[in-house]
Amino acid sequence: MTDIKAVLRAQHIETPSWAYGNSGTRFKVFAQKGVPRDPYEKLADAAQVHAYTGIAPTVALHIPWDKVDDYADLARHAREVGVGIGAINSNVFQDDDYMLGSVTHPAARVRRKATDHLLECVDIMDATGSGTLKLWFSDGINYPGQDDIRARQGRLAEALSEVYDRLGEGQRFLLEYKLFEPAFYATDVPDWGTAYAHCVKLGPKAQVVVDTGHHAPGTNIEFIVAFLLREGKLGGFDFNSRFYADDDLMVGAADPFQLFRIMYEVVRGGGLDPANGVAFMLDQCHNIEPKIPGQIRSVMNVQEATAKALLVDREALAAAQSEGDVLGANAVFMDAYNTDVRPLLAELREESGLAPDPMAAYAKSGYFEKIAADRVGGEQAGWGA
Ligand code: PSV
Ligand code: MN
Repeated sequence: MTDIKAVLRAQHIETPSWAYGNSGTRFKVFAQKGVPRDPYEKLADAAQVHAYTGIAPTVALHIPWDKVDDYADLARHAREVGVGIGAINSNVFQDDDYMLGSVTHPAARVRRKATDHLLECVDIMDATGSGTLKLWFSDGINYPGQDDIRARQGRLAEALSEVYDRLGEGQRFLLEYKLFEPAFYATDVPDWGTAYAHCVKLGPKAQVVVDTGHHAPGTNIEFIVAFLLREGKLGGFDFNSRFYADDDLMVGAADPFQLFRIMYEVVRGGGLDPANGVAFMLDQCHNIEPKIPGQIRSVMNVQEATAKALLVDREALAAAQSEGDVLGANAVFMDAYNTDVRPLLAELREESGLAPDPMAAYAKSGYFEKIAADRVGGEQAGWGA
């Protein structure tokens, strides 16, 4: 029998630096009190999430939003406040040059510039000790005929292979797909199949990342997870939840049952085994809720879904499945989902010397009052800054 608590204690969820900054929609970005003004303050806030949950020890950076002069110093600061640097997220979507694409742009000059940025991100991995580069391309076209879909795939493959060759020992990249937005007609990496095919061609250091908000409504994401894990190509998740499009809301808020189904496939496929290298990252924005509690809640939501997935009685499930007992198998599955795991998780935290209720403990800590008073002046960091 699996030691559920041991697995949960070893779980590791990565929070994104951009979740701590201001964010919003194209209509309005609402400024919140105490928001970090630089990457150093973002890491300090992320350390709070880890301090209260005990399972969020790394932070993903986004370049250039987290550009600093000395990345080794940033990594040192991270260690000092109690976290580590996680994935390096590249950004080839916020420069005027990228209007018609980045690595798939029709002009060689723009493709070179975009690829150089990706290579710079690998330099930053070297300096921070990060092992993961996350690649997301906003590339695509808005109108039929606008550019050659097939040629764009060739340009993409060329850039990916150059970056792949630059990866060092212990480094990998994760290729992220997204159905649409900002391109509305044809995105160059629209789905897991496209990402998977490119990664298979490149080799073991290229894997797919599943951003839960990047699918058409109704997509069976757990199937994708099961398939990729089975093929050794599931590099990780960008967790968030969505009601309509890429809403970037808190994971587990819109559809906790879907999160449970995803985590069940992770458990089933051995994805919680650190040796499999699946990265559990959040990719969210807290537009109207406070940011640090928003991250704490999100980490807890993933933890709850994981606990429920671990509670599935696999033996009973296998027996019901092999007997063709449709309702019995479904009942075993639902029993686990319907279990209240909050007492188990509170106990687990207390055993590790943490407060049983991370939300309440953070609220009581006075950290928010302190940053709200201290962080005046300077420029608040924001999505895209
Ligand atoms: C794109 O929508 C995405 O999911 C990518 O992961 C980006 O790097 C991230 O959002 C940050 O906005
Ligand atoms: Mn993402």
